[in-house]
Amino acid sequence: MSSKFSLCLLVGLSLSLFSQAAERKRPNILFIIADDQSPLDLKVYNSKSILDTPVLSKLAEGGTTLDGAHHMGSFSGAVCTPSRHMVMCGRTVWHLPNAAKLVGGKFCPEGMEANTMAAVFNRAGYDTMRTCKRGNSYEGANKQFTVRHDATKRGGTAETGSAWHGKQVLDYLSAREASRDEDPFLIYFGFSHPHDVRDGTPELLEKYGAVNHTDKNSLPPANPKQPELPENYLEEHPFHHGHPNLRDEVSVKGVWEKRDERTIRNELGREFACSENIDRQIGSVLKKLDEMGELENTYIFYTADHGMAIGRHGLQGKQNLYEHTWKVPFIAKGPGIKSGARALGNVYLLDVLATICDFAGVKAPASSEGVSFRPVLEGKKDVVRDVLYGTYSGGTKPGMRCVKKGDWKLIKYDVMDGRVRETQLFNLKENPFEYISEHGKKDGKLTDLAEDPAHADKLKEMEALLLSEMRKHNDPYRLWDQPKDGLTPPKSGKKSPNKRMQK
Ligand SMILES: [Ca+2]
Ligand SMILES: [Ca+2]
Repeated sequence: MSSKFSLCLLVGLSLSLFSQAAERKRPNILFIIADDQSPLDLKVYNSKSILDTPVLSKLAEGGTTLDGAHHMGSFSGAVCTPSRHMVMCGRTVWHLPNAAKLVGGKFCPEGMEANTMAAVFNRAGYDTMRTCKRGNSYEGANKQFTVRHDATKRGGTAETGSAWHGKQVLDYLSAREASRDEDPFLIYFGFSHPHDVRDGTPELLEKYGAVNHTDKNSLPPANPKQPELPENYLEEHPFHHGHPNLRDEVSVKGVWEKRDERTIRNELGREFACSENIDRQIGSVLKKLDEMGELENTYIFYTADHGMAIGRHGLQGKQNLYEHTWKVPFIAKGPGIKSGARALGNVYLLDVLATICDFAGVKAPASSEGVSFRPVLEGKKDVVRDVLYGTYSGGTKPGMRCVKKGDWKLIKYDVMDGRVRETQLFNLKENPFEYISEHGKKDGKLTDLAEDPAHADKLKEMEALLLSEMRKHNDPYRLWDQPKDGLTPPKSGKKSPNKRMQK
């Protein structure tokens, strides 16, 4: 071989490697979503928690953790459903395709499915793959993923639990490796846990001192290894939450209507066993990405579809607007994302689509109403909005509403056909656990301040803010002490809450 020819070959080869490297700059996206997890379960949000999630803690160390990530709310007992719609299409709660019946159909454009997460990334040349639970989701968006392995896995073995979801992602990555697929990928890595039934693996149940309790007529054994009762635990909520016979509050196996210490601590132990297992599965996938040399070029996002009460405020489910349930965990790591950082963010899950599009250099669809919080994750600003709005109207109408601005949060309940009309005002800086008088705290700041004349002006300000947010988001309802605004709100359904709908 002549030296001239070798030189040409070398230059050619280098150029080809160089152009490959340039092409490879398009980042991968790994979006991880747990089902029903309060941020307060995680050490990164609650240093007192005994839940071991070394992988998530490490992810937080190398990335940015958001203290103010929320789901906007729900018009159904199945809070998962609107939440997952918002993730997929980036639209606000009353503007979702499945809210159309409630709001008269006028706030959602036609053909939403073609503008959901996977459809958008398919068009941009990404390979899209998902694994997640089935049901209470957004089928029109889910079916857009090119590779899809969905099944509801809430058991305590590798085949019936979270390891199954992990395996789908590992197998997918191995297949890419074998076929030397160089396209960027978007993987939607969803779990069916720690949603009940919280049947953890025997080893992890043992670690958290919990059992899969099935006998309604007895209490599970007390065990010092179980998590302590939550800070804001109550034996019962002081007034009706407004959704009679709600599955999550009355018929979850292992808890039912019980709120005693043994039941709640056992159930938290089960929740933790399931959450640690999720952490392990994420660890396996990150290790695989590292071995493939893809980890550094992958944006990793970890969140949950909504939070969860499990004894906090005497509630058990996800159908309330306290911080433990309205907020979600959110940890992000990837190229340019600030390492070891925390930010408030003030984001909703519906901002995720705009954000991942921003990172991938893909144009977000015009139908997305979300705001990219890339600047927050890159440490360039702390929040993307000042005011946050939340709703729950899956039970009696109009339901619960909340609004948050700065340190202040207002929650209102207008439920049970006018029999429950309550207002709560919290200073979250002083009272982050939203203690109410029933918690019996001696410090006068550690309670609901709505009745305190010293805060009458703040209350008035927050009431006005709530009304303006309800108008802005086309909330079809008004509360008892708000102007009717000429609306004819949708009526409560006659049917009793459908158990199937709440899974
Ligand atoms: Ca859920
Ligand atoms: Ca491909």
